[in-house]
Amino acid sequence: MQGLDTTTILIYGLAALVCISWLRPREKSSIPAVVGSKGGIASYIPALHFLLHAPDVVHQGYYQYRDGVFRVRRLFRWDYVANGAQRIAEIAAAPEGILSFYGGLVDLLQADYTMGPEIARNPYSTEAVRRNLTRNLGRCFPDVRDEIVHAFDDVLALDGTEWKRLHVLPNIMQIVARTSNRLFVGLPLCREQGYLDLNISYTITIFTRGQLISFLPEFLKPILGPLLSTRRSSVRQVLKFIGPLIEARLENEREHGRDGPDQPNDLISWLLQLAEGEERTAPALALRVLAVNMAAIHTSSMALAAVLFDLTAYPEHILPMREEAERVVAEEGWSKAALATCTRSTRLTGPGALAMGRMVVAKEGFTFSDGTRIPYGAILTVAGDATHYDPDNYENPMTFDGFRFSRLREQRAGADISGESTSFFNRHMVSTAQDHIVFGHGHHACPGRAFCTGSSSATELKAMLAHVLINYDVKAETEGVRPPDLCIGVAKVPAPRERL
Ligand code: HEM
Ligand SMILES: *[C@@H]1O[C@H](CO)[C@@H](O)[C@H](O)[C@H]1NC(C)=O
Ligand SMILES: CC(=O)N[C@H]1CO[C@H](CO)[C@@H](O)[C@@H]1O
Repeated sequence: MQGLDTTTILIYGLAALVCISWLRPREKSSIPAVVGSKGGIASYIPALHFLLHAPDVVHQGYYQYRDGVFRVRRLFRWDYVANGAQRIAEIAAAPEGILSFYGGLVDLLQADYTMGPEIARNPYSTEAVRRNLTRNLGRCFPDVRDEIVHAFDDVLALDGTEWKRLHVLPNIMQIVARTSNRLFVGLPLCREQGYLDLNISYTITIFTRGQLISFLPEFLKPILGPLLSTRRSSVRQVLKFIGPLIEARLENEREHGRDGPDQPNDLISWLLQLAEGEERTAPALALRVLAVNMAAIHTSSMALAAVLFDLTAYPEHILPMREEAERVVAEEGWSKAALATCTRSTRLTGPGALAMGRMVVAKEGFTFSDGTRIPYGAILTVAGDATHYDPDNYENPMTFDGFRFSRLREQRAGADISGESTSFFNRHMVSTAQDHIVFGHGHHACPGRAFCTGSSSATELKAMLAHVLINYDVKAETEGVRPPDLCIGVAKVPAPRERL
């Protein structure tokens, strides 16, 4: 067996699995399969082809079966993609017992192994965010603002008025991690580098290990899953930083009861108000802090990075936005620095090829109102980017136009909208709609979205953007060039290695 290292064995193993999966009898289904148009060797192995060309395959399916449903080939199965506003609305409205968000999440991240089965079984941390985050944003804003100022100073480390080339995503991620954690766990922990690094690397680990575990056939997962998971070591590491804080909070509750006086208004308190039984231990609570960070940091960072790439590639936006930010700050202060012109860069950068993954958990399957049935156990998703790039939903969809939503609002402000049933008017008022799904839609729509671009005035991202516009000059590394997003499988990241 000379020369056969682990990587080689893994590659051969994987190749064998791909072949086996392809030789297995095809599922019979009336729902059409889409394999995409780009050629190459990979097109003979549809599962691999999908991995390499997901956006192309979904684009083809979207226009070939408008308002329909199609299937795409994954390693061991078919996934289903539903098109059109009506189907998105039906998926969003389906209860957890029929289309499971957590089932989809467990499948995507292999969360039972990578994070722990309790995350899906008892999603109370989502409830804590939903109940307390948005409501407290206004109250906590002075702290958030303070952290934004310090974080930009420290992380960018600018020297006077010299221009400096900075990697966008990694620097933004540091700033976002710090600012978010000022709200989640407060000072001094939110400035502790080791803690921040851990939170940033945790998400990456979950995704890469989850991806690895998802390559395993179902019967091997319980055996190899725990070995490939870093669950224990992640919790152990984060406990080093946050353990004493949580222990002190638990101790305080033992002394003064759950409604004791003067509890800090932070994520740990929000969690403790809902945690029961086994969840009321330091390791269990630390895992929840990691999980909320995981939902918050990369998403927010990618959104802000996308805005910065867009504004600098189309710098005609910068001056008017800066003027507006300055005016609002002068008249109403930083807490109101929610820019009416806040761009929806999230539309173009988008959620990636697929969005809103759900697992069909009803034994009889899930049936759309037109009778189309998705079988039990399948993953049902919607076309993410294709929805955002659809000319029926947006005029000149591929053009970045930072003011398209604010212009719409102005046009509509005086108009009589009674009797208008479309989401057109609401599009810029609410954060989710059937044609704007970066935050998902329906029951599981992101509970942290007010933090980013919601209607609440004191939002972290808008405040950051206003801070950048007022205090810094920013320009593209190459004038007029928007570095392309990086697509990996169905995931998409704003140019992680590019600078401004
Ligand atoms: C620009 C920033 C963000 C984006 C683009 C984003 C996007 C999303 C999306 C697409 C979903 C799934 C929705 C669905 O499938 O219907 C989601 C869920 C979630 N997000 Fe966000 N998110 C962002 C920021 C945040 C922040 C700041 C937090 C926490 C403070 C957060 C916490 C969560 C949680 C806990 C869930 C799970 C919801 C559930 O269990 O029902 N997100 N987010
Ligand atoms: C969180 O929300 C709940 C329910 O609305 C409320 O009873 C509780 O006081 C809130 N906690 C904080 C710290 O604001
Ligand atoms: C404590 C910890 O996990 N530190 C890691 C944080 O992430 C960086 C890279 O993102 C690693 O180099 C650190 O070792």
